[in-house]
Amino acid sequence: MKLYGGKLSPFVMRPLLVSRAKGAEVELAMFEGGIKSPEYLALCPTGKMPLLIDGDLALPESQVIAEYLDAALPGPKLLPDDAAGAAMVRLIVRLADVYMVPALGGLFRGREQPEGVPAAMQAMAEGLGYIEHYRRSGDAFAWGNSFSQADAALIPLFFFLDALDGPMPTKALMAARPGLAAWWDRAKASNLGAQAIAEQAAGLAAMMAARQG
Ligand SMILES: N[C@@H](CCC(=O)N[C@@H](CS)C(=O)NCC(=O)O)C(=O)O
Repeated sequence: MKLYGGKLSPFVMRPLLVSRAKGAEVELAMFEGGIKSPEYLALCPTGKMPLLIDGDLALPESQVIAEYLDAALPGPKLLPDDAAGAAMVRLIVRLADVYMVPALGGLFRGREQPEGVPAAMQAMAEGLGYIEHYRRSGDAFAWGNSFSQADAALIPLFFFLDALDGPMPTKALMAARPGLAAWWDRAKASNLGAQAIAEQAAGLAAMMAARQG
């Protein structure tokens, strides 16, 4: 099994975190020739990372890969057994993908397209609000009391809310959602979270250095 992509990408870090939470870290590699090469596009026509190769299976899309790894690898299940709990974990992941991810794109492009930042900040505030609405305040993890698919999806996205803070007050967006802010503090202090954040920070620093050089 091989996962193609770089650790800065929240979509690559998501299935990587899932594999780590299951106690079997999947091998990570950059695709030779890059993600726009004809060889990569033949396996993954979206030309995006991540891509998981497992024998004959070539699987794109972070959440699909995350759920495949959860089913295929031994270790703790990262979806609750009960139907309602599983639906809530899937809901948190979906709210993150549908609302946070496009907003993050707008924030990430903020330096080149500052005119898009206010709408992206507003969209991110709304996305965080939707997730806060559905979370239970007493839960230690994103949902429930153990690491789930929801934590694997949120941690690498929340990394950027810390990393982009400065001219764009992205940390304040979290402070306005106390339940999520408390979850984020716990996630950052956890082994899985701290490792993921350190690796994304190193990836971001390398990307910035490459842009300047
Ligand atoms: N919906 C996809 C999104 C993947 C994605 O956007 N990956 C970015 C890296 S963060 C990428 O490969 N971008 C390259 C491009 O769009 O050319 C997923 O969840 O896997």
